[in-house]
Formats: sequence, structure tokens, C-alpha cells
Amino acid sequence: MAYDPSKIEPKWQKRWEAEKAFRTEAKTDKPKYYVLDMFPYPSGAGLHVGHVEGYTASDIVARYKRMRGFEVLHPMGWDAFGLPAEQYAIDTGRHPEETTRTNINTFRGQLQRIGFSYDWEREIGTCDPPFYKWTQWIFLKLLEHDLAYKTEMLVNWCPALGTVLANDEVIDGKSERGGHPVVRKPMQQWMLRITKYADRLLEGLDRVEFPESIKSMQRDRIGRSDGADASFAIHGHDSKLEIFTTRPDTMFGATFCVLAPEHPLVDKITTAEKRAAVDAYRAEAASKSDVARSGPEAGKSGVDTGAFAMNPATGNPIPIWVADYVLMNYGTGAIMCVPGHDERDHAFAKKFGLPIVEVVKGGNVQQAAYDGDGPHVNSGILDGLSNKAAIEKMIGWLEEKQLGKRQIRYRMRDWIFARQRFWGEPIPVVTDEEGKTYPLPFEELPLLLPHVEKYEPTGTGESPLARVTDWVTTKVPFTERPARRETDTMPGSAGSSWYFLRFIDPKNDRTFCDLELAKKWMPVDLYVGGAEHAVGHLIYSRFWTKFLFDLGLCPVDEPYKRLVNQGMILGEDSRKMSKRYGNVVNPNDVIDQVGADALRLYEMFMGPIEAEKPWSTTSLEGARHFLNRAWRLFFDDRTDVLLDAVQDVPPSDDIQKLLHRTIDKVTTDTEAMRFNTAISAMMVFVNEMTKQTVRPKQVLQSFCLLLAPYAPHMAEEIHERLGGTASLIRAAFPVADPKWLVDDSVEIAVQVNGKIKDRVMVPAEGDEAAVRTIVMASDKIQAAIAGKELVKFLYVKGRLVTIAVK
Ligand code: ANZ
Repeated sequence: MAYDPSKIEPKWQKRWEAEKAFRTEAKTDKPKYYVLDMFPYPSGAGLHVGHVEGYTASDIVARYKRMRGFEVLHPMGWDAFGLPAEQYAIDTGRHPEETTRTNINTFRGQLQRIGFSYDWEREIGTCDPPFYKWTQWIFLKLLEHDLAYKTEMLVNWCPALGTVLANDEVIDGKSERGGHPVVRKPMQQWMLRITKYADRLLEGLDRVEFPESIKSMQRDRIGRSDGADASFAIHGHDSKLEIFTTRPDTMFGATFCVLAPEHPLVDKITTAEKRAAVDAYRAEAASKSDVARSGPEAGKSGVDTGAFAMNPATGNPIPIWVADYVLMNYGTGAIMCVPGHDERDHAFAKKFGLPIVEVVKGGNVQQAAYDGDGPHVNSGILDGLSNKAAIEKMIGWLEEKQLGKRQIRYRMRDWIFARQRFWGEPIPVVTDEEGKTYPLPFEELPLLLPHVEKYEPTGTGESPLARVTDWVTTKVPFTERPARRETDTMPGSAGSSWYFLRFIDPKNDRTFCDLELAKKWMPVDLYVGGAEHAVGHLIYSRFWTKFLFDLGLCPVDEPYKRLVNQGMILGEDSRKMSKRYGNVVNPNDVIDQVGADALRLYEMFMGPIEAEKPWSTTSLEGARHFLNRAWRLFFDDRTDVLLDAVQDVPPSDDIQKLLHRTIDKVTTDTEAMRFNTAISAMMVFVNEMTKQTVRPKQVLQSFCLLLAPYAPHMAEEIHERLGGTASLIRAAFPVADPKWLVDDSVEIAVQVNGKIKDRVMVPAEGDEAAVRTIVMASDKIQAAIAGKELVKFLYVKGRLVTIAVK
């Protein structure tokens, strides 16, 4: 076989590197395009095929945009600090500095082997001191602006990992990594006041092109609720019971109140008679997670305090209970309960025999809570009003009587910004003997992570850094007074919250990113990565960007213009790729087998980029087969010399039509990131050209340009052999001539087992093989035949395709 990627690919990779072909001119007059990958955590397992999927997609766009005359910024780096890296080091018994270096080298080598067009001069790692100097600097700015603070928090403490975990890192009471039990524990923690930005984080979502599913996950996480705070007098006490409700209109139907078990009023108001039962209930609740408390058992347990609150709307006394379905860290930790119209309150009232009163018409509230709209009843001033009008009226009344006020609450909590672990950015503050905290002067950054021999968790909740006595012992800045350094480190998501800015100006030692350069390059035009970062990383980095924008240090307040999530690649058995199932595909093996261009092409041909799809060795071979056929358009398979069929002759009209339709399709599909259908158009082209005994050279050259973003090594090699001198990296992408686009395609119907499932455009003169390629690329047809055996494929020219499956 003449086409030999194992020779061609390394040759071009070396040449690109030697020529610095992907270097970005920071100061350029060309229009800019910033295409960014979510940088990987350099794991010990090396690159996986899921990385390759996203990185190929962004690489095609980067290469395409360069050919379209854009100056493209396409950088790569390493999300190298954090728990996984440290855990890997502990498991292998090697220092994280060493394992991280080794893993980065492996990753870089693998990425280079696939021919990704990164500007490697901009490589950054979050664990490099010149980088984390600025992570620390931004932290100090947050501190200066009162957006960082230290407080006692009930946190998710994982004894086995020896650290606090963020809520995202805890699944069903176990750590996401390793599945270790997680318990709640009060601890002093550094926090970032992200809640201050909640509203802007919501509003900004309206201005970015993210998948709707991601937007709604972010909206859920932020969890804005509009309602009111109201205060209820407590019979026989001076203290008031403050509640938060989204339904102040239902206050006339509030027949009891519930406090969270941790609520400070519980001790004060519980009667002597009820105390033992209340204490027992509180002890039990202490071990339950918020998730368990909000689950299906919510509203099914509780205990009476014996005390009464006065319903401000009706003036009636109503009992105060304690129940764990009310969470202490949301709202005020206390609620008024309206069993007629709230499901959990209804369950609770039924269980404990509390009264249910109807205040909104529309259901049978004795049987089930009715939470729909309807005219209010039994509600004094609200009678006859709809929900919305009644809410407004009630808020007005509460405010007038000074019994409450309009309130907006967010479900989002402040960001716990500390880990009791070694492998992270040191937090650049010190504490004096009185416990007062001082920031380090900016000039002292970076505060280097000290080299230690023992980096394992201490088990006590203290960071391993606490053992490094000579590092910990220091002085209050500008004085001789003794102080201790903060020994907690920043969480893994610190560096990734701003790394996209550093890529713009990676070597600057005066500032984290020159503002003029940031004005040129921000925002990121296209951001590609896995949906697992849908909330955490994306919200955190949007928050930091808004903060830097407010300081006038970043020109935009939304970092990413457009976000695309690549779908998960499953194993050949359609299960998640996992060592456990033995279905993991290693990109290195695939490259050895079929070459990097075939790997790229295959992963893009698997289906829409966002879709989840199983690996298929047969289709992988199909991709390689396509490249072989493309090669044979030019070269003799045995001798590898240019075929006589390739001639310097003007193309016929038919060939012009074929070429320009292919250009048109590949262009629009590449722009829309529909890479699979762009590839099928190239396949049709190759099939048609293969039939030609005379193949006009200029047409083949244009095809080569179309192929360049997808299979860049092969395209360069062919181009060179045809006499091209300059590389294709900045060659102009072909433009379709509209003259050849008219009237050469027809719409046909596609039937599956007698039912029309789709209509597709096919070349009017296309043969069955060409039409079949197009039909099979249709998602609707794929869905209709999925999992079935194809028994017939019939093409009635220009009219219809009939498919039979069983
Ligand atoms: C009375 C009421 C009547 C309520 C009704 C709902 C329906 P979201 O939308 O999630 O913000 N609530 C308030 N604080 C709570 C806490 N700490 N733990 C558990 N539940 C709490 O939910 C707001 C509603 O959830 C509030 O409105 C309150 O119940 C309850 F027909 O007040 B509502």
C-alpha cells in the first residue's frame, strides 16, 4: 500500500514544529479567532479518545479559520494542580511534581502525534510558579474587594481523602473520586463570595451561545427564587420567627411552621415537656446530608416544639415544629407551612394530623396539595385574586405593616476556596498571634509551594503544609511580629478560572495579561469541552471574568462567546469506556494501526459532535479506507507515482459542478461544526472522481485544500507532491462559485419499511453509491434503522430511496 501515514505524519509534524507554523502573532491586523479547548488534567492514563474528539473538532475549526484569513489563537496547557494529580502521586508513591511533569510530557507527545495545530510557545501549566503567581494575585484582589473571607462552615469532609470537597464532588454521600464516605463537619474555610455575582451570572447567560441544557443547569445551580421574608411573633417570647416564602399569597393557609433542626431558636422555644423528643430528633438529623433530607422522605419526619407562632395574616396561633426537610443553609432556615398548596407540607400535615386549609381554588386540598393558579379564597384582602396579583398584594401589605419585605434568594452558596491538601496554590496570607489575617504584599508573589517529602494528608484535617515548620513560621509583612502562613491550598478549579486570559499573554511578568492584548483577543470565540464542566468550572470562570472586568482589567464580562460540548464516546459494547469493562480504546494504538489522519477523520465521522456514540472498529477501518481511496485519486497504489489520469486540463462542466458543490457543502458544514456531513460530501467527491479517467489537477488541488483541516498530514503531502511549495496552513480555503451550484441537486424521499422518514438533497446525477452515502449520514435515517439489519437499499433515480430493515 502506497499511502503510509507512519512516514508522512511524523514528517509533517516535524516540519510544522521547525517552521513554527502555528505561532500566533499577538499584534495583528487580521481579524482574530480564539478557539480554546478545555485544557486537560494530565492524568497517568494518558490521552483518551474523548479528548481526541473535542480537540479534533476545535483543531478543524482552527485550521479552517487560518485558511479563511483569520489570525487564530489555538493554545494548549495543563490543569495540573489539584486532587486527582495528588491522589495519583500518592497511589504511585512518587512526588506530584515528578508525576505531573511526566504525565504532561506524555500528553504533549500524544497531542503532537495527532497533528493538533497548537501554538506550543504559549503552553502553560497551572502548577508553574510564573502562572500561579497570578492566580495568587487575583486571589489577593478578591480579598482586597471583600470577595474572599474566612469563616466557620459546615463542610463536606472526606476522611479518606483528607480534605473538604465541593458539593459537585460529592455524589450520594460519597466522594466522586474513589467513592469514600463524606461527612458534615464545621471547619474554618476560605470562601469566595460568588453569591454576590449570582444575578449577573444569570443575566450573562442570555448573551452567550451555550447549549440550552448547559444554560438551564447553570440557572438551576444559581437557583433564583423571588418571594418574601416575613416575621411571625412567637407566643410568650420576644424573638421573632423569620421565614422565607415564594408564596406569600398563601399565608392565610399557613397552619403550622417548621424550623430546621439546626435553627438557633429551637433551643429557646422548645417547651420542657417536648425537650427530650426534640433533642433526640436533632441528634438523628445531624448525620443526614442535605440531599437525603430533600429526597423522597422529605416531610415524613418531625417533632413538635410545643411552642406557637402567630400567623400575621389570620392572627391565629399555629404550632411550631422541627423537621429536617427544612434546610438551615437556605433562606432563613424556617418556613410557614401551607399544606393545602405545598406537597411536602401536605405530607407532613397528613402524617401528624395538622389542619389543611384551602386558600387557592382548583383542587381537592384534603386529598392532595394544589400548587396551580386560581382565585384565592378564605384569604381576606386576597379573595378573588389570581396567584400573581395576590403575591404582589401580600408583599405590599407585609411591607406596609413592617412584617416583611420582598426578597430574592439564591440556592447557590459561596464557593469554598480551600483544600487541606498539598498539591495546590498556597493561599498568600499570614495570621498573627491574635488570629488577625494579613495579605502578602504583591511583590512577594509567587508564594512558592515548598518542596516536601511527605505530601500525604495528615488525617487531622490540617494540610500537609502545616508540617513544614520553617515555611509556616514567618512574620507579619513589614513588621517583625511572628505570624503563621495559611496552610490550606486553593482548590483545583482556581487556575482554570482564568487560564484563557493567560494564553493571550503567557510570558508577561508585569501583569497577568496585557489589557490591550486582551481587548484584541477576548472573548474566546469557540470553547470546546466535556459537559461534565457544565456548572462548576464554567460558573467559576465566568465569575472571575466578571470580577476582573469590574476592576477594568479584562475587556469583557463573559469569557466564552460560544460553547460546544462533545458527546461521550462509549466503548464498542455501548457501555461507558472503563478499565473494568476492558473496552477502553487507546489513541496511541489507533494511530499505530491506521494513522492520525484516519483517527481524526473517524472520530469526526462517528456522528454529530454533541452526540453520545459508541466506538466501532469497522467504521474506523472505513475512515482509513476513505483516505486510501483519496490517495489513489492521485497516486498509483503500487509504484506511488503520480497517475497519468491527473492532468493539467480544464475541468468539464460536470466536474465543476461536483467540485463546487463539495466546496459549498464542506464550507457550510465546517462553519456549523457538522463535521460528519462535511466528510460525507468529501466521500461523495472521491467516489465520483475515482470513476474519471481524466482528473483535472486544479480540481484535485482544490479538494486537497478542503481536506486540509480534517486530514492535514495527507493534504500537505499530496500538495507537496503536486508541486506545491508553501505549506497549506495559511493557504486560502476554496470558495464555491455559485454558478455551479444551481439546479444540480434534487430532493428525494427516503422510506424505511414503507414509511417516509426523511427527505434529503442528492446530486441529480448521483449514482446509488453516492446517494447511499448521503442517506446514511441522515440522523433521522440512522435513528430509524438503529439496531436493525439492513436487508434492502433501492434508489429510484431522482425520486425515492426505499430501505428495508428487520
Ligand atoms: C410557603 C409556601 C406555600 C411555599 C406554597 C411553597 C408553596 P424555592 O422555590 O426552592 O426557593 N422553603 C423556604 N426555605 C426553605 C428551607 N430552608 N428548606 C426547605 N424549604 C424551604 O422554594 C421556596 C419555598 O420552599 C418556600 O415557599 C418555602 O415554602 C420552602 F404553596 O412557603 B414556601
